[in-house]
Amino acid sequence: MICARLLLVSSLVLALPAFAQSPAPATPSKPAKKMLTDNVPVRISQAWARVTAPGAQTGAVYMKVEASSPVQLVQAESDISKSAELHEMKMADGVMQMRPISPIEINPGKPVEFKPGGYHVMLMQLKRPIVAGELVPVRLTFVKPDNQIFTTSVAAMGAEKAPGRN
Ligand SMILES: [Cu+2]
Repeated sequence: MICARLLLVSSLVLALPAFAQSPAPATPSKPAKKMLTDNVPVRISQAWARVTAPGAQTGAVYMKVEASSPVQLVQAESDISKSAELHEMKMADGVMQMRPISPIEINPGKPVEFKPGGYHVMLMQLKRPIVAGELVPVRLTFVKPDNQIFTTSVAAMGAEKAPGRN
């Protein structure tokens, strides 16, 4: 965010060449890196993690994901679990079942809600229980249509149910 703001400021300055006596500064060459961390076209909100009983092996994280350009969510991870998977819940043969799903497509104007009974981040092999009120760190990896990868972090609030809902 801060980087984006700085870039915006510097491009505004560059947009006023009439007042500059010296030649326009050379545009910095773009690093040919695959990993982007300062260019994040997604917004994560309403992130929460369901509290778990002591000794529970798995936990679930829910959130709302919005994108300003098409992206694919491909991976999740958290410091509090050995691994994590993107899951989907679906009715199969009259039984609610969950299965790993990746990628999850997110398109502009179509926020994707991760919620009980649907998409969730499944934390596998929890290192400790999730307690109410704590902030569970979750890192999400996305891929852009040009195959560039970027990650973003979110703090999911430990709660019994979606905050602000019944
Ligand atoms: Cu699951």
